[in-house]
Amino acid sequence: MDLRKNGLALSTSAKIGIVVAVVVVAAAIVGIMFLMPGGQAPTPAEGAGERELIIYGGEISVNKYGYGFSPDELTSPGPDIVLKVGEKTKITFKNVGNLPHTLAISNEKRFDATPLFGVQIGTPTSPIGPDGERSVSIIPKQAGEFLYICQVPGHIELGMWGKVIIQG
Ligand SMILES: [Cu+2]
Repeated sequence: MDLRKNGLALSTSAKIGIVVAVVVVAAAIVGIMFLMPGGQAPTPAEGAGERELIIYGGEISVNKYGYGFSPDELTSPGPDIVLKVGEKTKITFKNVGNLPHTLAISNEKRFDATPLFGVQIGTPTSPIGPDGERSVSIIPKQAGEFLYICQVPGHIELGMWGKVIIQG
């Protein structure tokens, strides 16, 4: 009788022990999941990893037009645009001037230059109007130095161009 009682008592403690152990292990697993790198990280959104580059263009003065990474800091020529081979980059051109402008990557400083890498935001005959903007995404495949230009006739001569450096 005593043994049986003891047996039952032991059995109950054992059960409690098992329940406590299970709870502790479960808590530990949940804790590890939280600590695991990326375990609780949000699922990357579509297009994550795409770099975004906004380039503003417009008039600086009567005979000086330019580009900049901020609408308040247009320079002539514009700042260097640095891209990396294989890195997807969304290039947005925003016209903050009072005249139509464009942005194209090329290797010629001529309004009718052939655009490279599919980057031609506005054309000589259909430029981006004041307050207009448009984007294009590229994944550069070739390292080197190129140019970006405004293809509205006469604007390159007024300084509306800059360097594009594609790093390998
Ligand atoms: Cu222009």
